[in-house]
Amino acid sequence: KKKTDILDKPAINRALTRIAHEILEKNKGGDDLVLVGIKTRGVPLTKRLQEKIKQIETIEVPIGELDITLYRDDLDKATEGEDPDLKETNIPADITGKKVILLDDVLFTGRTVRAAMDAVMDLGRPSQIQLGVLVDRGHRELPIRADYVGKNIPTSEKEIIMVQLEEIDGKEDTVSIYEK
Ligand code: 3GP
Ligand code: 5GP
Ligand code: MG
Repeated sequence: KKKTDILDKPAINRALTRIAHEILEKNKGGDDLVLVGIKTRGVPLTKRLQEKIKQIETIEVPIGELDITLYRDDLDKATEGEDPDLKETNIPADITGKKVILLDDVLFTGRTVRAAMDAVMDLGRPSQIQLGVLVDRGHRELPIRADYVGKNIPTSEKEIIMVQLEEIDGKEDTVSIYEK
């Protein structure tokens, strides 16, 4: 339950501004991009990046969302061998030939992202799938890495990252570490 603050609101905003620039640099602009947020907190990140990209290049990149949840509700054991479950897909744009950028708040084992990639490939044939996360906390169980990372936070198994975003939590943006 002990808490250490890692990122405050301005730090989160700066990280997202940097990631918006990195996305545009790596992809030589925003043409052919589709941003897809993984619910819940990947979705506001998607909208914020869409807004930043609009400010930088005056283009509106299409966005969508995926709802991927773990079967188990006891989060402590959530990652032990169980695969996440796709509940809902809402991606209005045609993703065939597009570069899909998946966005999530925290990258941990990689199982959620693997399920998200399956869901995206069921919808069409993207030319590429990239991954952006606000926090990479380590402990991967699959060969998955993020192309864009807000902050790497090496955690122990006993620690949990708390991500609070205004749009979801109704409180000021913060990222902090909790001891279980
Ligand atoms: P999210 O829907 O924004 O991703 O999994 C439900 C919520 O619980 C997640 O919100 C996430 O922020 C939070 N959470 C905290 N620790 C964990 C964890 O270890 N595993 C999972 N799956 N979620 C966690
Ligand atoms: P993975 O599938 O990579 O194990 O876990 C990623 C998903 O679980 C993300 O959607 C993320 O929100 C959630 N998650 C895993 N660990 C944490 C954590 O420590 N803190 C938060 N906030 N979410 C986590
Ligand atoms: Mg998440």
